[in-house]
Amino acid sequence: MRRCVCPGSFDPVTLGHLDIVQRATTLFDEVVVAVGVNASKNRLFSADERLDMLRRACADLPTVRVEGFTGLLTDFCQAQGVRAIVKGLRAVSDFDYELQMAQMNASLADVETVFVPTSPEYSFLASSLVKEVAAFGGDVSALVPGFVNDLLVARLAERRG
Ligand code: COD
Repeated sequence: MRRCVCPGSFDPVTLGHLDIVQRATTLFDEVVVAVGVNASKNRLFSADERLDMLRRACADLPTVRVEGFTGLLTDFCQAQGVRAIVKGLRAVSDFDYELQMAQMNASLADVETVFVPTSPEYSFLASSLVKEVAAFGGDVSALVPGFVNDLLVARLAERRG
C-alpha cells in the first residue's frame, strides 16, 4: 500500500492545505495528515481544536487519516511506516526552506519529500495571512472551509474581549 504524510501546523487549515491533501489522495492509497502539536505559545487554535478541524474538513475523504505528532516529523513517519512526505509549494520563496527541510529529513531517516505545486487560486494563501486579515476584520470566507471561518471569527472576537 502506498502511503504518505501531509504535515503542517494547520493554524488554521486553509483551502490551500486541503487542495494538497485532496490531490495527495489521487497519488497515494492512504494519506496521513500529521498535525504538528509541538508546544508553541503563538497558536490561535489548540492542538485538539486543530485536530478536530482537520478531521471535520477531511470527513469526505475516506482514505485520509488525521493524527497529531510531537517531536521530529521523521520519527512520526517511521512510527507510521511511511516513506513519503507530501508538501505543497507556493512560490520560489517556499522552495529554499522546503528543500532544506526535505534534505534534513532525508538525512535523518529513509523518507522522500514529494512537492506538489499549489493550485494558482491558492498560491498566495497562508494560515498566517488568513489570521492577520481576519484579525483586522477582513473577509477570509473564500479561503477556508465555512466552519473554520466561523471558528476563526469567534476566536478573534474572544481575543478582542
Ligand atoms: N498551497 C499549497 N500548499 C500549501 C499552502 C498553499 N496555499 N499553504 C500551506 N501549504 C503546505 C506547505 O507544504 C506547507 O509546508 C504545509 O502546507 C503546512 O503548512 P503550515 O503553515 O500549516 O505548517 P508549517 O509550515 O508551520 O509546518 C511545518 C511542519 C510542522 C511540517 C514542520 O515544522 C515540522 O516538520 N515540524 C516537526 C519538527 C521537525 O521535524 N523539525 C525538523 C524539520 S527538518
